[in-house]
Amino acid sequence: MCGIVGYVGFRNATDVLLDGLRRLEYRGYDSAGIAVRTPEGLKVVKRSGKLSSLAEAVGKTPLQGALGIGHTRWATHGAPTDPNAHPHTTEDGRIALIHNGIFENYLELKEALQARGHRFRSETDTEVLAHLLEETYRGDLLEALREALKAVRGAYAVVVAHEDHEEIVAARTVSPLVVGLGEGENFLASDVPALLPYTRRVIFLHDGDVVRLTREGVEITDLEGRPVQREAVEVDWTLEAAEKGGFPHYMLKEIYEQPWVLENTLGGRLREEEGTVELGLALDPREVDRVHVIACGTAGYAGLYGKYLLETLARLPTEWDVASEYRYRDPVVDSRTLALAISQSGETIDTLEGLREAKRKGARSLGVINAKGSTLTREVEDVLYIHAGPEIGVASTKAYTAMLAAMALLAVWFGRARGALAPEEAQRLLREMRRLPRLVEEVLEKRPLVAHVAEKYHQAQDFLFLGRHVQAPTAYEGALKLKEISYIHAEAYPAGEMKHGPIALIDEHLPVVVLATKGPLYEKTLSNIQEVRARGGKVIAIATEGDEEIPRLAQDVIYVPEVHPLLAPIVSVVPLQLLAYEIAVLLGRDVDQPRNLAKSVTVE
Ligand code: HGA
Repeated sequence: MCGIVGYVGFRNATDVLLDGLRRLEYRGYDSAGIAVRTPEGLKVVKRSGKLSSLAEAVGKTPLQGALGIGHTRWATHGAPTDPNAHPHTTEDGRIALIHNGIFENYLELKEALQARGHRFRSETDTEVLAHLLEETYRGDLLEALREALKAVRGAYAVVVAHEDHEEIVAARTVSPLVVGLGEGENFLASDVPALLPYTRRVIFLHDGDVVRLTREGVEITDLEGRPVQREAVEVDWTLEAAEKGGFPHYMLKEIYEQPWVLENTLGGRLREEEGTVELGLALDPREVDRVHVIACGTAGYAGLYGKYLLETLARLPTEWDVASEYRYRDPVVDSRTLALAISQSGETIDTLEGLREAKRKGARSLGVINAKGSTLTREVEDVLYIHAGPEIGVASTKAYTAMLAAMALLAVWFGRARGALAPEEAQRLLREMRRLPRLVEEVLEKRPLVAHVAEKYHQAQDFLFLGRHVQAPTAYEGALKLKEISYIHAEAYPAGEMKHGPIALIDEHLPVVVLATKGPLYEKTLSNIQEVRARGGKVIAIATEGDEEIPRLAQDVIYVPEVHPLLAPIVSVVPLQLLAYEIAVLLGRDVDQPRNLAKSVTVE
């Protein structure tokens, strides 16, 4: 997920690697390491903590060599310690590799490798690939990598070096990897900023690409070894633009990252065959009788979605409150209450204080968190990381969808453990969850249509968002996004509540965004749309692909792909994020740093 740099050429590789990793620092990481091909063989230096610790360690034993690989790690499997930092090597130390992403089936591979006598030195999923390479290497590094990758499942960008070869080989699936083309030298990086001081000619690798990089050239094949042609492009990005991946704003970049973020959140945890999920939690689900969700803002709405799922799938009574209220309402808590604290930054003071209050009263605790090492991670008994990577745009997007996915995982986990969710129903849900990254990718293709809708309504003074059941939180989140970055007043209501008051607002000037995807309450939502129409309101519907009824009722329809109704919020919120974004851009707002807001709210 974080930084990768590879170099083969004539310069001092250590300098190129450290410089490149520094340029990727903005993405956040918890440890770093390099491997350089020196006259004495491959030398690895790695350290937990910041790049300055690595640079200091390297300074003590300078590495001479013009080929190397470097990595900044954002831990997913195993704590941010020196041994878990990348590169990882074969046991003889002749092959070194770095990896971004997650090998989902690493546990079964590890057990099989251990049974064949391999000794592991880290807790990472990554290390399995080093041991696999030990078995597949027979003189051709590229072939060895291709063969080893056949055994792994999941998301990865990997880069490998062998001390006998003046080449580096690499591959990607889901996680990004870019080749930088030079004269007598070539580069690899997870992101363009690392390449900019050296070259602007790049090749963006595609899923399934495997490459061999030498000083003179680049050879690309697919996983079967068939040659693949990829076009080199000239990037004219400034450093700032490169940090945004070529997108005009971090927020848009992060919206587009959602397919692989979902892959990260869900990928290694789904066990469709067994109808279970693997969350690695120490908590015993049978010790919990009720859940108190404690969160704020966007994380709060993810928690509200969690409440619907925990009650529907696990029959687990769940209370939901914004943390600033929870803390002062003297909640009734006992030792079988689970305080479920949700936060991107892990530093939100209201959430922390709410959690502390619940703990004082004897609650058990679980955090759903993005930022490793944050205060919240230290105060909860257990953490379910969402693995969304650093989120820089103040208005949260990818952390939200990742939190929704985490809620779905938790609900299945509790549902199965409590016997409330039948294995077949769990299997069906998990298969649907597996499709989510692809489905979100499809929704992202709708951006031109969303931009058109934004153009039509961006002068409105107010917006109303409506949704029912699991789509009520989607409506809240859609309204929040719009408020945060466009400064247009937006309200959200459960659709059935409209007639109890907000209906008075409806006239021909009020755009009403209705979450009208297929599900048990679809018909009721259609009736609410009729009520809006009857009063001249303009309806923008988020509907399920293939729904022919909706265009007759709504002025504008944005279709999302069909998915299990309980998962529909994960695909439906994406057009709402895009709508807020497009409107904010049309109004000339500061999208990434909206006025009055901070990314991590550490005051009460
Ligand atoms: N799963 C691997 C790599 C995580 C990552 O992408 N880091 O940047 C690990 O935990 O080491």
